[in-house]
Amino acid sequence: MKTLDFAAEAAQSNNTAAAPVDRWVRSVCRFCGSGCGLYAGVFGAGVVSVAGDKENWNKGSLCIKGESLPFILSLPTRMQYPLFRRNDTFHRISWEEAMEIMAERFADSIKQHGANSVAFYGSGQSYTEESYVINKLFKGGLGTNTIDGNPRLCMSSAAAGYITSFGKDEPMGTYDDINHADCFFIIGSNMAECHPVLYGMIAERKAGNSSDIKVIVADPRRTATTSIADLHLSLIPGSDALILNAMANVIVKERLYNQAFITRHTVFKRLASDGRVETTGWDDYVRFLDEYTPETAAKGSGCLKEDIIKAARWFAESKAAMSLWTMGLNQRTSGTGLNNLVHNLHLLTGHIARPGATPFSLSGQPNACGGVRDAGLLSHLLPFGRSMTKEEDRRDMERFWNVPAGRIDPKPGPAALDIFRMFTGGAIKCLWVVCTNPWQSLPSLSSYKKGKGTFLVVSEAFHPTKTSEIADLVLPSALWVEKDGTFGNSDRRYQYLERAVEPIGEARPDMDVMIEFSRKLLHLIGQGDEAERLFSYKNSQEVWDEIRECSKGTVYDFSGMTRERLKQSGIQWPCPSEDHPGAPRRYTAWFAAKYGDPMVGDFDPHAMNTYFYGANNDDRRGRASIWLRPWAPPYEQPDKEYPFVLTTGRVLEHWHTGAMTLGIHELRRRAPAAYIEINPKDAARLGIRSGNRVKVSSRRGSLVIEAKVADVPRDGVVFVPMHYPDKLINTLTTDACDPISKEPEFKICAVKIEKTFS
Ligand SMILES: Nc1nc2c(c(=O)[nH]1)N[C@H]1C(S)=C(S)[C@@H](COP(=O)(O)OP(=O)(O)OC[C@H]3O[C@@H](n4cnc5c(=O)[nH]c(N)nc54)[C@H](O)[C@@H]3O)O[C@H]1N2
Ligand SMILES: Nc1nc2c(c(=O)[nH]1)N[C@H]1C(S)=C(S)[C@@H](COP(=O)(O)OP(=O)(O)OC[C@H]3O[C@@H](n4cnc5c(=O)[nH]c(N)nc54)[C@H](O)[C@@H]3O)O[C@H]1N2
Ligand code: SF4
Ligand SMILES: [Mo]
Repeated sequence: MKTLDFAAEAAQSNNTAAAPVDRWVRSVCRFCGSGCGLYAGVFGAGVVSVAGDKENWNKGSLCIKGESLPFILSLPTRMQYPLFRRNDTFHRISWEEAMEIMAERFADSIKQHGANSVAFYGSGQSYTEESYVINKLFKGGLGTNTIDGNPRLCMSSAAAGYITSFGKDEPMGTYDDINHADCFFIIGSNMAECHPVLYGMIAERKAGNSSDIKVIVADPRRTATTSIADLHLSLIPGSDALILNAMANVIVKERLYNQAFITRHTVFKRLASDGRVETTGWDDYVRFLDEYTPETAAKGSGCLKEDIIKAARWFAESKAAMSLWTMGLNQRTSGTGLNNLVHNLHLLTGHIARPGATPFSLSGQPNACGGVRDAGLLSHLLPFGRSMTKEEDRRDMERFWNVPAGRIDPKPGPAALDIFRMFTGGAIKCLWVVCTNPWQSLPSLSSYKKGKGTFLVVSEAFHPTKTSEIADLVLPSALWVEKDGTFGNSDRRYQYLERAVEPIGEARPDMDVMIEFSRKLLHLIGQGDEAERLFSYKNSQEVWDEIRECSKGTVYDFSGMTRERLKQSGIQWPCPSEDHPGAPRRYTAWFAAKYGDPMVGDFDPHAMNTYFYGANNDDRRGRASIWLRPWAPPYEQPDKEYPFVLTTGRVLEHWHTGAMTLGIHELRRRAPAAYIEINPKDAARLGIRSGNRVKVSSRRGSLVIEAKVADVPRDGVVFVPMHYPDKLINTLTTDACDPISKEPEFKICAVKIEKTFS
C-alpha cells in the first residue's frame, strides 16, 4: 500500500495556467470557509487548471491551496474501490457487497441494542445535500440523535456565541463589510494563512488608506497576519477575557459607548451561581467591569496597559469597527463566553448591523455554516434553527419528513467527543465517519480507540489516513467537482458546485451512498415504507428543493434560492422568494419589516432601527444580550513541571490532516515537515537551535520534533502545526471542553521541552 510519502514521486506541474482546456466549469474552492469563486478547467476526463472567478466576491483572487485544486483529484492515494478488512488485511470488494455488509451490521446493532448504538460523524466539508440526507435518516428515520460533526471541534463556540448574544446563529455581516470598516479587530485568527483572500482585502484597504484604517491583532504569536497591524497585542494564551473586558471597561469609563443604542437594543445577562441565566442591568455590568482595569488586564495578559487602552479607543472611536476571529477564541474551554465578549464590544458602541460595523466570525470549513450549523448536523439541532427539545419544532420536522409523531428523540445526542468515548467503550457499536479524519484531528488522541467488537465505516477520498487505516470498511468517495452540491460559506452565502468530471475509479458521491444505505437499512429494520417515502431522491437537485422548503418560514428562509439562480451566482440568506435578491446584511430595519428592501444603500445608520431576533424569548422587542463573562483560566496552565504553553494550528500551504495537500509537490516543498516553533529567548535558555530535535511532552503524550527558532510565539509559548500524520500533535493536546459548546481546548495545554541528542 502506498503511503503519504509518495509526494516526491507525484509528477506535477505547478503552472496550471498554460494547460489546454476544453471547457471551464463554474465552481467554488473546497478548502476554507471563505468560498472563493473559481472556474475549473476541464481537459478530456480531468480537471487540469483553475482560474479565479472575477465576477465573484473574491474578484478572481485565489490562494495557493485554491490554485492547487486540480492536483487533489488525481493524487496516487485516491481511493478507487471499496475495501473490507478480513483477517486484519484489506480486501477489495464490490459496492454491492460493501453496502450489504454495512446495512446488515447497522441493522443488527439497531435490532439488538437500539438505534442509539449506531452513530454518524460528519463534516463541514460535505455538501449541504449530503449532511441533510444523513441527518434525516438518523433523526427522522431512526429516531436517534447520535450524529455530530467536526464543526464541534471548530465552530460550535461561535454558533453558541451568536445564539446566546443575538438569539440565532450565523454572522449578520458580509465580506463587503471589509470595504467599509475603518477599524479591524482581529483576535485569535491567523487570517493571512487561513483566510488569505479575505486578509488580502483588508491589506489592500489598509494600503490605500493607511492613516485612516487601524488594524489591531491579538495573538500570542507574531504571525503573518500581524504584518499589517498598527497594534499587536501579543497576549499570554488564555488571557483574552481580561483584555476584552478591560476594553469594555475603558469604553465605559471614558464614555465611549452609545447610550441610545444600549438602551434600545440590549439587555444584560449573566450566569447565576446555580447555572441559571439571569437578567441584570447596566449598574451591575459597570460594577463587574471594575475588576477589569487596563492595569489588571496588562498584568494578566503580558500586554502594555497603554496598548489595551489604545485598542479600546480605536475600536470605539472608529466610524465602523469589524471584529474577525477564529480558533484562538473558539477552541477554548471558555469559547462561548469569549464570543459573547467580542459581541459586547459591538453592542456597547453600536458598531453593528451597518456597513463595516460587524462582529464577523470567520468560518473554518467551506460548509460548516450551511450543511452543519444551518441544516442541523449536530447532535442537539434540528434543521434551520429548530430545537429538538421543543415539542412544536419536533412535530414540525416530523410532519415535514413525513414520519410518525413522536419519532424524533427529544434528548440531545452525544457531542463529538462523547460519540468517540462511547465508541471506545463499546456503547456505540457501529460508526460511520464521512469526510473527516478524526484519528488525527481529535484532541488527546490516545483516549479514543476503536472499541472492541465495534464496526467502523469510513468514506474517504484518500487512503490510508489515520482513520481509514483502522476501519473495517472503507468506501471510496467522489471529491469536489466529481460530484455536485451546495456550500454555505462564512457570510450566509450559498454557492452551487457543478459536477465537472466523472469520479475516479469506482468512487461515488457520498450522497448517493447515503441514500442507498438509508433505503437498505430502513428495509432491514422493518420500515420499508419509509425507505420509499423518505429516500426516493433521483438527484441532488431534488434534495436541494426539499432543503429550500424546509428552510421556508424560518429565519434562515432561503426558499427563493433555486438551483438555477445559484448556478448564476452565490446568494446570501434570507432569500424568501424567487425574486428576492438575498441579504448581504441582516438585523437591519428592512429585516425587522420582514424582508423589505435589503439594499444597503437605503439603510440609515443613524436611525437605529436595528432589530435582533431576541436572544431571550421573553424579550419581544428582540434585544441582544450583553454578557457579564468573567475571566476563567484555561484547563491547563503552565507550572514547574510543564512550563510552556503549547498552541496548535495551521500553516498556509496545508489543510488539516494533510490528506489532500501533503501529496501536492509544491505545497510539500514549501512546508515539508512538522516543527515546533520556539521563541529565541526560550531557545537560548534551553540551548536549542533551529534544526535540533527536541522532545515535547504534555501530561498525555510526547513527541520528538525539529525545532524552529523564530521570533513568532511570545516567550513561554510554542506552536506545532496539526497537519503531519507522522507527528501527531494531538497525542499531546487536551480534550477539556467548553461546557456550553462542547468544543475542545486545542489552543492551550501545558508542555515541557527537552533537547534530545538523537
Ligand atoms: N491554510 C489553511 N487554512 C485553513 C485551514 C487549514 O487547515 N489550512 N483550516 C480552516 C479551518 S477548518 C479553520 S477552523 C480555520 C482556522 O483559522 P485560524 O483560527 O486563523 O488558525 P489557527 O492556526 O488554528 O489559529 C489561529 C491563531 O490563534 C492563535 N492563538 C492561540 N492561542 C490563543 C489565545 O489564547 N488567544 C488568542 N487571541 N489567540 C490564540 C494562534 O497563535 C494562531 O495564530 O482555518 C481555515 N483555513
Ligand atoms: N491540534 C489541533 N487539532 C485540530 C485543530 C487545531 O487547531 N489543532 N482544529 C480542529 C478543526 S477547527 C477542524 S475543522 C478539524 C478538521 O479535521 P478533519 O476534518 O479530521 O481534517 P481533514 O483533513 O479536513 O479531513 C477531511 C477528510 O475528508 C476527506 N475528503 C475530502 N473530500 C471528501 C469528500 O467529498 N468525501 C469524503 N467522504 N471524504 C472527503 C479528506 O481526504 C480528509 O481525509 O480539526 C480539528 N483538530
Ligand atoms: S482563501 Fe480559502 S477559499 Fe479562497 S482559494 Fe484559499 S483556501 Fe480556497
Ligand atoms: Mo475548523
